[in-house]
Amino acid sequence: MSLSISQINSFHRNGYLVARQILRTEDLDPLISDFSRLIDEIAEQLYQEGAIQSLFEKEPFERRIASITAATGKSIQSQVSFPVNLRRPLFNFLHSDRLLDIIESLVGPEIYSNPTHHVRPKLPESVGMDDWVQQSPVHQDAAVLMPEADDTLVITSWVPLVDATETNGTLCIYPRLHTGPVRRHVKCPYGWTISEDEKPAGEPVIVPAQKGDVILIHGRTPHGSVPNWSDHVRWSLDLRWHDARKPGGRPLPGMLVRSTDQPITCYEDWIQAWQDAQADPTPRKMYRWI
Ligand SMILES: O=C(O)CCC(=O)C(=O)O
Repeated sequence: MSLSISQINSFHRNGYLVARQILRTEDLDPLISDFSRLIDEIAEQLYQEGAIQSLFEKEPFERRIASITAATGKSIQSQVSFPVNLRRPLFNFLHSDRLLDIIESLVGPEIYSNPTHHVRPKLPESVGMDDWVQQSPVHQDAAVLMPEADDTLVITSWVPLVDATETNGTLCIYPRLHTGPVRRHVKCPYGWTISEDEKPAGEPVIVPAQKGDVILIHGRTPHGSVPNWSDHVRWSLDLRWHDARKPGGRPLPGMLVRSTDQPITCYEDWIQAWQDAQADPTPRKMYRWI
């Protein structure tokens, strides 16, 4: 279903929108089952290497990756995210009609899946990991794209795979600050954050979302996420989209996922494009700030 006019207006007024109960079990479950299979494979490998003494196979999806990480003492989060994970269920999820219908309401019918995607199993703070998945200091997503995309409306869809709350590390967003220029960002241990002198004043809004909801965020809306003080993993995906005819600002392979007149990118071509990109030694400038 498309967004209503009032939802579209609300998105453009506030710089974000929580679209309630867009995704159904049949959209999310194949993805969650595949993440579980992938974690099985990672656990098996670590067990074979002697890095863990248990497979933690009785642990539920919401805890298992935390227990494995705690046992190894090393982050394994990037192994479930792009571009290490380019498995077919993830590819299929990027084509979910219910997701693309709401994206189309904002960017139009030619939809490009921008390669700045992440899968984030945000672990409980008690595990003691401290990396880019755990910490998301305040930033604008447009700032991690090259300036050629400054006139492109790049939308983030934030998709929780468990209910996301103030306790387990949901997003915090500064509303109505998406109309100005891209703010200056500086490197920090977790990626990029708005420089002190350009940080938004005041406090952000904490935005809980249930499994099935999608938080849509304008590329210039300052946001981050709060710590995960719960005992379980806050699984989510952040996926980015824009009009396929406009520049996307990230020189890596994305794909055409919906079009009225062009063939969309097939799975084999997407995989090949990533393999080619990874094999290509030509230096590529990814960030405007360095
Ligand atoms: O999921 C998170 O914790 C942060 C996500 C985020 O900041 C983003 O999608 O840009």
